[in-house]
Amino acid sequence: MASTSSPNFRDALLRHLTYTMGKDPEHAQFFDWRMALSHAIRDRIVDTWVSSTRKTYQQDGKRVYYLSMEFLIGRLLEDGIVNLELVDEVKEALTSFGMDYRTILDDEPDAALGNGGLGRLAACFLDSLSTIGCPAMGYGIRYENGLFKQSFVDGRQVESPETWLQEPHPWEFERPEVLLRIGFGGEVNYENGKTLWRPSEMIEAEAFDTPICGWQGKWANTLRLWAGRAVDPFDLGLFNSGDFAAAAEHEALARTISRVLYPEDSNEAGKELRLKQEYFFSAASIRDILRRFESAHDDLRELPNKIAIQLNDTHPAIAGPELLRILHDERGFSFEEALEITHGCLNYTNHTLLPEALERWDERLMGRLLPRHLQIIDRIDDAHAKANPSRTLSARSDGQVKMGELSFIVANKVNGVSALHTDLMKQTVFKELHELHPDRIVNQTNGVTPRRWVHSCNPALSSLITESIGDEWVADLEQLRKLEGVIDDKGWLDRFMQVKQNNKQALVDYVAKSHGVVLNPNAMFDVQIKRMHEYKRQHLNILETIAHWQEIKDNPHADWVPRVKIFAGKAAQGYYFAKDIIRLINDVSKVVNADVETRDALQVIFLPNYNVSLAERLIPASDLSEQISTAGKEASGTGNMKFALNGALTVGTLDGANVEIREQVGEENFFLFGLLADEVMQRRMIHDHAQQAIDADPRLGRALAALRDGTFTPEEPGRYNHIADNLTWSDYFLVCSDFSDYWRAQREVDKAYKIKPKWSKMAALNTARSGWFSSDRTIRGYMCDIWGAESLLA
Ligand code: 26V
Repeated sequence: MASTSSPNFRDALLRHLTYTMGKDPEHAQFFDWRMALSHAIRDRIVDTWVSSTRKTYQQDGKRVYYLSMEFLIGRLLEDGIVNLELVDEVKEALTSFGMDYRTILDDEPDAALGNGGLGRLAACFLDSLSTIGCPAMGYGIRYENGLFKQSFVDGRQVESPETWLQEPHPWEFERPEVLLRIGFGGEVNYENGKTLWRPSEMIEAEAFDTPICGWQGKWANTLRLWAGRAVDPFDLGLFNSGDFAAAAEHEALARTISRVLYPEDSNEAGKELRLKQEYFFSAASIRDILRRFESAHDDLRELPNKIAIQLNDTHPAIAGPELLRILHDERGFSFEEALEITHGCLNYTNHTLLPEALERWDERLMGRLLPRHLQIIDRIDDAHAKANPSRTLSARSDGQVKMGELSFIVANKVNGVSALHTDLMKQTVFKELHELHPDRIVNQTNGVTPRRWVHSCNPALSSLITESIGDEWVADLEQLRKLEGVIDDKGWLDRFMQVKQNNKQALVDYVAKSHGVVLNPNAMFDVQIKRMHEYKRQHLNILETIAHWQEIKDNPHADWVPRVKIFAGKAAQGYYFAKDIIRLINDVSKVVNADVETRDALQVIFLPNYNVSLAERLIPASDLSEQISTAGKEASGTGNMKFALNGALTVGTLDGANVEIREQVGEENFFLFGLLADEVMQRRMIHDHAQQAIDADPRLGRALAALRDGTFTPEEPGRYNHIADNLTWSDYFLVCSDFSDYWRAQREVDKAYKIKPKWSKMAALNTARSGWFSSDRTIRGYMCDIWGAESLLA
């Protein structure tokens, strides 16, 4: 739908450079060009946005509200250009001013308002909701500082604040008129038979809206992010008395609420602020939703027919008690009626089974910050116990409020994010609740947006696909299956692999320029990119790398398949073990890359500051995707889908969505290894499981010995003793037990890579058979099975 001819676009660009940025082309910097271009693109998006919003009000169908503490959206300019199909026009216009397209796009900072998978999933969902034309709105927090920036000093992770809002952000619209008061603390009073919460502290939530444009600009929804503001920003009395700092204190305190994105495992001191953040954005969103509903309807009992709220994990779980509180305390519904309405509106997605990641709040903290909500949670528990007298299952117990249980009890539907994860949810964390409510849990296997994760990040592959099967696959990814008809054509396969080779070369150039390391473009690119966590087992990968290096050194002239091992990922600030794994990989990298004997066969690199943009470079250039979590621990994974779509083969365990990826692409096109989820549990019962594994595999013993003897740290030989000790004596994540089978699988990978036609076909089949992993499919599943929502696009 290239509706614009380039002279028009060129005019629009120049107009914004002149009147929005106040610059003439001769003096404009990259920043000015990027802003002018963003505004020109934004204008087009706004046209769609206005018409979508109008239609949503006119049709008055069911609206979906996606509440998420995280939206890892990355850059928006390229997304807009690609979705509007204006790539050629924009390139032409920029070139006519002597500007380079890529340079301008790369000037945009990543909006890193998320930690990892959960946040990126929310961003893919926004894209799909708009592409499908489902009337929806994302609600979250406008963090001033997103996920920290990562750099390395002596191989160690160093964090610094991320500052995406330092420069003006062209995609958002400030809505100073949407200002909602959110209370904390205080007390609960009983007046005239009514219960009233009188908070002692007030903060204002101000809305900032970003339009999210779908494929071909047919529909645009809104992402509304809340920022903290002081009710009385400035105390003139204090100022006049000379206490300037105190005069501005209110404002500073209120702003801290939307100041930083919490990294996954934060410390005690931050806990109170985290709970405040959760209530702040949940309460603002609920009030905004009710205000919108009440402006057009007068019977709140209709609410469940008109809205569906999705809780992205338990972070917004307090939205349930908040909605209940408003309906009961402020709108006068009986508790039972209020509970029924709330139950009809809310749904909850679980994203992890890790016990340490399941949210629990100390009841004293919650009682202090949200006294009325704690009472309401008790009443929810009572109502649930009354309706199900056979069991006592409550959200509040042992001095804690368990947000998973609370969400389950309040929600209409509860979903897991892959088939295996959903099954495990039923068998473990929610076993008893599932027995009481057997229809509540449903599965919605995750997906990724094909616009960003193929069409935009891998334009050469996109062109080849379009040339082969037409362009409908971009919005109907299962059409990729049609590629199976051309895969046996050698000429086509050669082109497919040439695309991969060119992407690898582009990555090599980027790494050389930005990090000064020259990678071998003819090697297999073996990539593990994700948050650093023991369950994801980056240490299994590096141990196998060490063992491989040792074997190459034993026999340097053998016919080794050259490999480049690429890692990227951030560790939470306080997660010292994960940070040590980063340092270990960097130390191994230093020694291995300097080894002239093995250099042609093996290189190792850890790229700093993993983010969405880096993923967009790495995934199209990968041959092998490492998805090696301890079975039962990775809820789904979404990176695994992006790799398969872009023609990388997976070496992986039967965990999360790997199970379904393997089913889709065919077991012969997937390198499986490792214990299964139920075997993991049995294996842990053997008290010396790790030592048994070490005794049985000399390669593993030798790799562990290299951690202890200073091979990689001659300046400090004992630096990694604790990692070797942990693996030998505890090894909760069964690195040792899975090592031998991982080694075997990796040698299978080598063998397959040597036979080029075989590898090419396997890679192409991964692309052709990954269409099911589109987030469009996932969103259609939510619309049908959970929300009862319909597309408003004809
Ligand atoms: C949270 C925490 C917090 C405490 C310390 C350890 C820890 C570890 C993991 C998490 C993850 C929280 C939720 C999350 O991001 N889950 C991810 O969601 C993705 C989207 O559904 C899914 O693909 C990933 O498998 C899952 O880990």
